[in-house]
Amino acid sequence: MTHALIVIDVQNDFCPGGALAVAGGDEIVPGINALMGDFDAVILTQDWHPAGHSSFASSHAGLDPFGTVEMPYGTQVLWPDHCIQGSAGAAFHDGLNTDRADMIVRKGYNPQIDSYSAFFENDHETPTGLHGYLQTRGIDRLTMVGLATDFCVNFSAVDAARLGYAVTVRDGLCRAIDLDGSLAAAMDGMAAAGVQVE
Ligand code: VGL
Ligand code: ZN
Repeated sequence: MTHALIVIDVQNDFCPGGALAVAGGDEIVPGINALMGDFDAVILTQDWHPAGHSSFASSHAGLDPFGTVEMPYGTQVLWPDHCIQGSAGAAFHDGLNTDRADMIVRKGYNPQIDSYSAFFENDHETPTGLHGYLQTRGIDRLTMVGLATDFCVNFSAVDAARLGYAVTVRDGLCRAIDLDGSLAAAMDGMAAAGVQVE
């Protein structure tokens, strides 16, 4: 099997001090760097929103961060403004070894649709192109690490399993937002999809 490491959204805005800080988000960086040498390919994802993105609470008058809104594609959590294209917050954590990356996948650039998953936008239909990239390289096994366990790691892992990849999530090299039970729901959903969480 050809095995890729997918490093999800290890960006300043998801680390302590960032706009959408995940507790302990920076703690996973050394362990992720240490893992990179064990894989045939390393792929990084980068949350990459235009200013005024529809997933930002600031784009919805009267609504607050961490509330929800109904979108044509389903319920969307509203977030603080984060990972704005070209901003310091959207940059990878300084300690992350980006030199080893074969490919960087940006997502969330469509103003009208969020994209938690590295494979599809939140309509579960519009592709990012990652599946085509992995297929043409003959990659059939994925290990995922990064931020956040219950959103972008979870959506990416479940989509990958549905697409037929053998998927492992290294929980010790992920950190969660955990909003209203989202972490427990994500763990159940990943198990149901056949994702190996270890
Ligand atoms: C993420 C919320 C909004 C993530 C990205 O990387 O998990 N979460 N945008
Ligand atoms: Zn985002």
